[in-house]
Amino acid sequence: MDVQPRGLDAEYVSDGESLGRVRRPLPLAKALHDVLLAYEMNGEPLPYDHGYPVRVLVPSWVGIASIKWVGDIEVSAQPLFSPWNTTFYRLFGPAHPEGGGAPLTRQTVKSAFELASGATFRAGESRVLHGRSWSGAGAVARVDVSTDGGTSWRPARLHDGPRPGSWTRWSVTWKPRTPGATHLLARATDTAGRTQPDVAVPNTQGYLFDAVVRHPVTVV
Ligand SMILES: Nc1nc2c(c(=O)[nH]1)N[C@H]1C(S)=C(S)[C@@H](COP(=O)(O)O)O[C@H]1N2
Ligand SMILES: [Mo]
Repeated sequence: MDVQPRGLDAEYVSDGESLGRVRRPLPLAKALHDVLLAYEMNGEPLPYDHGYPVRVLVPSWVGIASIKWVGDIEVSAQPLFSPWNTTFYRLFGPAHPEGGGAPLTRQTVKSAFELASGATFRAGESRVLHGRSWSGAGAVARVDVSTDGGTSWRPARLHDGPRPGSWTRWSVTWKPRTPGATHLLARATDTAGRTQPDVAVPNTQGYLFDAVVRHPVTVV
């Protein structure tokens, strides 16, 4: 059995053709397991951009599952289909099954620094770098950081206990020595044993990017 929430935003037009309002089915088992209909965030009504007055929240799954501005929810004993689980949000390309992979569900492992791209650091000054990592397959178990473009790595200090379905905050201290351009990298590993690769396996629509990102910074 499937349930299919549908948004109240404008019909989605692709190549001049309307595909109707944004909607995407999910299995009833997932819906009953941990899915929320959210109407507040931090005790305040949902912001308009994030789905006011009510949105679906599907923990661990790709963003498209979390339909915003919910207008109606279809429940069906038969499998449901929409462009968002047939044409979009499946993996196509040479590395994937002929005709496309299964509809996307869980997110991959990802990391990001809480830092502007191209941020500036002073040589000889100690700074604390903050970041976050998250995974759709379990809690974040460890994060390793490189401040020299990927040559050497050290473990970050995790600020949150293992908690699946949410990000883990982390930090490392860095005292850059040599002026010049460099890259910061962060690589997370989750409790399911998944680690961010150096390079993501491509797919035609660019979904599920999980590679370690090279964050450019300058030391002056
Ligand atoms: N109704 C509706 N819901 C939607 C979308 C949309 O276009 N319309 N986009 C989806 C996608 S692709 C993502 S990544 C998330 C983004 O949610 P956020 O704006 O709260 O980050 O909303 C999802 N829900
Ligand atoms: Mo998205």
